Formats: sequence, structure tokens, C-alpha cells
Amino acid sequence: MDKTDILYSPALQTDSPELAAIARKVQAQERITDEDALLLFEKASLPFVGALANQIRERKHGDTTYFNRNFHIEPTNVCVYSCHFCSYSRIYAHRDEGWELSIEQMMEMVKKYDGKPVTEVHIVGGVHPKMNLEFFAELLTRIKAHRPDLHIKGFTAVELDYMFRKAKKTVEEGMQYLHEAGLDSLPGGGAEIFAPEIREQICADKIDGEGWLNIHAAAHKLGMHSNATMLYGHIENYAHRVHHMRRLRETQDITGGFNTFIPLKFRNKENDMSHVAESSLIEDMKVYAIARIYLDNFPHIKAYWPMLGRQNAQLSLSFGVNDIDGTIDDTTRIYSMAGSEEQTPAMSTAQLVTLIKQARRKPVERGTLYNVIRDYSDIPLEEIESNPLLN
Ligand code: V47
Ligand code: SF4
Repeated sequence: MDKTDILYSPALQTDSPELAAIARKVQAQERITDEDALLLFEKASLPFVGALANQIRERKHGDTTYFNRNFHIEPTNVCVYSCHFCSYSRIYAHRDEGWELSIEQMMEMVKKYDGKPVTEVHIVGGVHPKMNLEFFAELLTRIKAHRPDLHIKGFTAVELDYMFRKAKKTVEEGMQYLHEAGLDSLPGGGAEIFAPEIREQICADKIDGEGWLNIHAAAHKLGMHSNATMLYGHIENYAHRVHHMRRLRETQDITGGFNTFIPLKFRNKENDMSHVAESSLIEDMKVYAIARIYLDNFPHIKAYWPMLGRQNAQLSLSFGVNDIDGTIDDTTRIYSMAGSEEQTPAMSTAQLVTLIKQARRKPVERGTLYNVIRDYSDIPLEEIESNPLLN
């Protein structure tokens, strides 16, 4: 082998034969096992996993880093569930602290973006006992009638499970109904950690891990795509993280419908788990890198910058990440309430493009399904800033 091969790089030098074997597997584009992933969490250094993840990212995407232009609608923060990590929901009994938007109010939000070059609306919120399947189907129909080109990515499996059960529909029937009303794809929320022993302690009353996977598989069967998240850095251990990713990888082998994996760092402000310390930046970067190495059948790994902060999101591009979500304005409250770096998350296209270019990557605006909308590499910053269709 040529001495310039990545296997000879200082980052990959190790005394551990097991780690060296994992590096060779990655080099040979072979799938790593659960034991390998566990070993990476336990024993590998950050440079080691970073070098491997970076190689995979480069192989899959070259220098392209994706972002999209979207806006969020959060119909309510009232929720029948009581996940201990959640800083966002207000239980139904305390409705006065919560908000509930009417269809008219949500349509006003959609209309605010008339003429603006957003391609996606992301709809996600608490599980309100009165906002039922018909209510959301009407919302979807109204949005599509107003703006047919807007991709609607909406509702976590947690919200869908509640809606379908209340409407006495099977998962397949409920999904078909919403899809026909205009739902295009599903976001990745609600996955948390699939392992029952952890789920019981952090979010006992909502849909379990297998139910979550089942809802996504049903969407995939209809030709819809979806994302997957993992809430990490609280009371789970490495084996729980590997189990979570294994169930995703197995499901993806069957359906092929997942687009993106989004690790979500647990933030500890103003929730029942405030006593749990947050993970270190080194741990965060290891999670991105190991996810990139293990999830060989997931096309994309996304860093959700409002949660991680823009500085660390930029750093994550060196640890396997090839997508940094979008130009969110002030329409999302979930993260600022949980103590994320970004109290009022908002970034213009020019700012996102700058962030990606500083990392020496190619900024590409994508649609929800990773169709290329525009390559920003050669567009001067002044032109982006002065053209409302670009910024
Ligand atoms: O499922 C709640 C998480 C998720 C906290 O698919 C918390 O493109 C950290 O899934 N600390 C919802 N995380 C958000 C979500 C998402 C976000 C952006 C893009 C996409 C996508 C999906 O937020 C919940 C939960 O895991 N969350 N509280 C907290 N204290
Ligand atoms: Fe409700 Fe979602 Fe918060 Fe859980 S994480 S309490 S389901 S809003």
C-alpha cells in the first residue's frame, strides 16, 4: 500500500489490533458490526473516528454540504405526554402557559412566506388532545391549495401514533389519509433512544421504539421519505446508542426510506433532567463520526445547528456531517427553551453559505429530498446578500 494512503495517517495509528481492523474495514467499504461500533465509542480517539468518518463523507458526497430553506410551524406546545427531557411542552392541565394555533393562524404563517424562496415547511409540536387527524388533514389540504410547490415535512411518529389511535385508524390507513391530504415526508423526532429500559425512564408514556420504527416503515411503503434522530448524552450508555442505530440500520436495509440521521444532543435547561450533565464537545463529535461510520446505508448525516450552535455545527463538518439543515428564522422554540446555544435561531442564506465556505466546502441548497436547487460555490456573497431570491 502507498504510504500516502489514509491508513498510514497519524490519526489512524493505534496499538489496538481491533481498532486497526475496523479502520481496514472502513477502507475496504465493509460494514462494521455492533461490537466494532461499541469499541469505537469505548476506545477510539476523536482523531481516529474523525479520520474514518471524514473519509466516508468524502466518498459519498465529495465537498458538497447541503442546506435547505424552510420555515417551521409549531401548532401547539400543549402535550398529553410528559417526557422528562422536554423543556417545551405544557401539560394539558396548565393550558394557560401554552399556545394552540388555529388553522387560520397557521395559514397566516404560511402566507407570510408568499413570494419567498422557501421550499419546505416543517410542522411539529406537542400532542394536543383536541387537534385530531381531521384537523391536521384540513391544515395540509389548505397549505397545498395555497402553495402546491411547498414540501410538507410534518409530524413526529409520536404525534401520528396519537392521531391515528384517536381516529381508530391503523397506521397504514392513517398514513395514507394524511399522505393524500398533502403530507410529503416525516421528520425524525420522537425516536429518542429505542432501548425500553431507557425509554421507560425518560419518556415512558409515549410510543415505544418498535412503534416509532413501524410508523416510519409504513410511510416508506407509501413512497414517502423520512428522517431519524437519536437523543443522546443523558442516561443512556454506549450500548444503547449502538442498539438504537442498529434498529435504524436494519429498518433501512428493508425499506430504504430514510434520508438523514440527526443526532440530537440532550440539553438540560428547564426540564426534569436538569441535574444530568450535558455531553462534552468531544463526545458530540464522536457521536457524529461513529454514526457516519456505522450507518453505511444512510445517505446523509445532519447537524441541526440551532441545537448545537453554529460554531460546533461548522466543526461537525469534519466529523462526517454533510448537511446543516436550514435557514430557520425565529419560528422554532423547542431548542431555545431547552438551553441551546442559539436563543433566537435565525441564519440567512448568506450566513449559512459563509459558514460552509469557511470550512472549505461547497454550499448546495437542496430540497427536502436532496434534489439540488442551487450550487452557491461561485456566487459572490454581495450578490447573495443583495438578491432577495438568493438570500
Ligand atoms: O424528539 C426535546 C428533541 C426532537 C430536548 O427531521 C430535545 O429534519 C435535546 O426531531 N434536548 C424534535 N433535544 C426535533 C426533531 C428535529 C429537529 C430538526 C430537524 C428534524 C428533521 C427533526 O427534539 C424530539 C426530542 O428528541 N428534544 N427536548 C432537549 N431538552
Ligand atoms: Fe410532548 Fe414531544 Fe415534549 Fe414529549 S418531547 S413531552 S411528546 S412535546
